[in-house]
Amino acid sequence: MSEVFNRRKKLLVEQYKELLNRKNTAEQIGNGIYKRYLNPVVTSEHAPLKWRYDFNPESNPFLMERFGINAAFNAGAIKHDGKYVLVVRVEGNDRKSFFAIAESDSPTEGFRFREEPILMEETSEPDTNVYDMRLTKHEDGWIYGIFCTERKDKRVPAHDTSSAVAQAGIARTKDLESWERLPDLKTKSDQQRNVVLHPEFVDGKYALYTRPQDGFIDAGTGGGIGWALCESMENASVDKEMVIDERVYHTIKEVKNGQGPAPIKTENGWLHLAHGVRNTAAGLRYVLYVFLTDLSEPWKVTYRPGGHFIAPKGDERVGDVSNVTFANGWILDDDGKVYIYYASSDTRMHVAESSLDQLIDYAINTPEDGYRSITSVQTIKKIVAGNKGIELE
Ligand code: M1P
Repeated sequence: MSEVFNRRKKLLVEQYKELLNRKNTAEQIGNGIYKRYLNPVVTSEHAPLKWRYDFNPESNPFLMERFGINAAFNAGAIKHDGKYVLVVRVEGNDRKSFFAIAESDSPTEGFRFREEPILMEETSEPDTNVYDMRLTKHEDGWIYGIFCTERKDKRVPAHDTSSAVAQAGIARTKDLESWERLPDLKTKSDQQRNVVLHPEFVDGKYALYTRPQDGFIDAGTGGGIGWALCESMENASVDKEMVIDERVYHTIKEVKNGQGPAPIKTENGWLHLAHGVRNTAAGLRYVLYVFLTDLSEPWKVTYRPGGHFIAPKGDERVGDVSNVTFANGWILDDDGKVYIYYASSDTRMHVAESSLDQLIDYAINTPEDGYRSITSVQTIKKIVAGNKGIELE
């Protein structure tokens, strides 16, 4: 074995161990709604060395990286067998995404990938790219993973090498180890992303949050978070999508929006996390927002706290697709704490800690967007009036 090989191997292993054992601490004060943890919880550097390097000195004398990992982001999340489990969207240097499980005994640090990524079976129509899995522990006993399956658009002329079609792929598991791929969801929409399964039957049917769109990127005449019922997940098909949370001019979800993880059931209704997108001179800006829907009629929005809940901050602002926060996973823990796993700029995963009580308070008591500058000032004046006579010194 060459000296170069040995030295590189030693350094790589040391560096990797240090990363995996790195402690994570929460920000000191936060905004009272949640606390961000200071270090990302999963990054491309967390990908196992054995995925990336051939450790045979005969075939890899320079100990070169053979399969580069570009990013680790947009993870679905679930607590399973006492572990905090993330189904991470791992993206290779070749731009293809795949799913891999990173898990920990702690919700905020120590995430380690399992030995091998998930080999997701294809349907009769092979996926070019799969990503952004939402996990739902459904009352039928299965854990469903609904994700985006992307394929080249066959309807365009040959010189168009970038037009794509996004649809919802479906898989299910009981143990997060073996996955059964089911046929893709059939809808009447040309493009479908951010599809999420509601955890309970509604009127004896499966209920889905959808996001109908005309274009791969552009909402066109579509957009908004849709609601649809379907008879079976084994041949999932929906006839009608009803938009329950629409996009609105001059708000954080002006251009498009999409359901985040499956909603959490609370005494006050279903708690939702979603992303909203607006356009800027620097490109699209993705932020997270929260809303509540009715317990027995989950398609009816009851509270819409105005503005963003989480927006890119500091280093989070920069990455492969800058100015993006995106969440498709959160975990309600046994003690009422809620861990929000969010990705920044399509590059790495972070966690923010809150609690059900805090999130419900936030959802119910945050003023709604009044849609005009004057209504924002009126809201501030109301808060100031309530604070009259309170000394802050
Ligand atoms: O690049 C930002 C996000 O863009 C898409 O989200 P949406 O469908 O709402 O536009 C997805 O590709 C998502 O993975 C990505 O993070």
